[in-house]
Amino acid sequence: MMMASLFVTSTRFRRVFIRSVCFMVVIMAHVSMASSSPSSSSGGGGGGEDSCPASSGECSSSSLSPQFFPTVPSVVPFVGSSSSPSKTEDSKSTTTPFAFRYYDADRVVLGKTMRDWLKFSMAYWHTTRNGGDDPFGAPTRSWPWDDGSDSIANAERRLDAFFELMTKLGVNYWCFHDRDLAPPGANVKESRANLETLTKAALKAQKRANATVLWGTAQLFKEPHYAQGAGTSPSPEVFAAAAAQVRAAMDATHALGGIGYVFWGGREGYQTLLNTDMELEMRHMASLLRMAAQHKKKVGFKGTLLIEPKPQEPMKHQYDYDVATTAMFLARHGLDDGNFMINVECNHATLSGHSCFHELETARMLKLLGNLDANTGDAQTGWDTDEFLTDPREATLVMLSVIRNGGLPVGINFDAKLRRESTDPEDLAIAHISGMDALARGLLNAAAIVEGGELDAMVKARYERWTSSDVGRAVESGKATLESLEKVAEQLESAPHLPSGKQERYEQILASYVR
Ligand code: XUL
Ligand code: CO
Repeated sequence: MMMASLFVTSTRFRRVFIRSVCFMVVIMAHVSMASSSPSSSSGGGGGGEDSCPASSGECSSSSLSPQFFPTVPSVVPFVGSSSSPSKTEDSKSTTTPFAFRYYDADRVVLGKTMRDWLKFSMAYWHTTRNGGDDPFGAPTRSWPWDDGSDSIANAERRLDAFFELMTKLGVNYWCFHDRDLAPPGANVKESRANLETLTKAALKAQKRANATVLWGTAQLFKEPHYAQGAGTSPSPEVFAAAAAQVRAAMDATHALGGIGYVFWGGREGYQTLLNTDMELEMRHMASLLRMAAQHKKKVGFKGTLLIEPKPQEPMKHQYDYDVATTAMFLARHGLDDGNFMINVECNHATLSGHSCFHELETARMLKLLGNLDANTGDAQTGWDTDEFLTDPREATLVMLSVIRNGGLPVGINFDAKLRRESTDPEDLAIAHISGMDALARGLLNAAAIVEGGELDAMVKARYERWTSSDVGRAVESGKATLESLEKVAEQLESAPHLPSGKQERYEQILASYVR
């Protein structure tokens, strides 16, 4: 027993000691490299292992910028998807995980570059703040740039690591919660001041990386006072705390040039209806959103406000259950005035019993489709696993909806995380490269479907008699009545003829485009 506990203590001591030494070494290397190179460039280049753009002609070994991801090349190159490379092609480019096979940022697809179709964003929370802990186990990762403290200096170092990765991947947008960017203070004023300090640091970092915020949000679900809701709390003081946080987070997003601002109501719902006044809670949620729309106008924030539906988790039931429920909520509370759009997240879609395609198409039909939180769930798992979307068929359907929408007014955020078992910094790069490639591949497939035109033509033909027949036109124009239609029905000699729905043919065509 004694031996066992000594072993545990010494093993733990050794781990902490090794971690501290490693951390110091990385930070010292970081500082010395940073002092020899004031800025890092995000220019083009051929994917060499150094951190200078090969094309700049300014690189020398003394101008290396800090490297928290030393195995990831300074610019992840596009190498194409050919599975049978020519003899002259660098064989490394066909096997390395650090290369794009489909994402070719400048390639024009249906009149727009891939970069414009796919406004990729990295999520600050999953990338810098997710240590891999789960309800059964402690964190499995300790990133070399993070000393685990809640200090401002540590928060600023996270920015350096995050933007190094963004620059290397060629990602130009990022998303954050107030609390993962800046540590909370002892009170509202201190928290706001911390966020303002980190906003200034982020502004400098994103300028160097030629990046901007896709959307910001307030984390209204982690702290204990939000246990019973934020905008839907039974306590007016908690509601006030939430309002203060929303204001500060909106101001930070505005200062960082955000294209959007998201409301995700993790605690806006109930655990039991027995203690819940649903009507009051939803009315209060609407008033918080109305205040946000007023604040947007007051400060001149031009970004889009978005609501991100999710049916449950952490609450048993969340009010923004799915796209249709959210649209009805907006309409019922007079919030359907163009101020709010929807952020569809694929794993949330499947949790609500829909496909991501269904949620995207519903939002598109309602003219509310603003942003995609790109991820996927696990068919054998009943919760939000936030995996990177890599399935080509799924990516094709997602991008078909995006193309039909003419693109996304806000963009595509990788709200996706590493598995708990993945513990190398380079795993973050590999995950994002796979996610970016999957959606680029989906875009190419979906563009081919649109250009091929078979599916559209078949759908058009399926509904053709609503314009070609007298009875169809009468219904479409609103002139038909039950009596007039009864006359039409009576004139039929037998039951109406119904052509085949041809689902198998539609699926066969889709499969032929999925590459
Ligand atoms: C949670 C989720 C959040 C929101 C932002 O399921 O998706 O990360 O995107 O709060
Ligand atoms: Co999300």
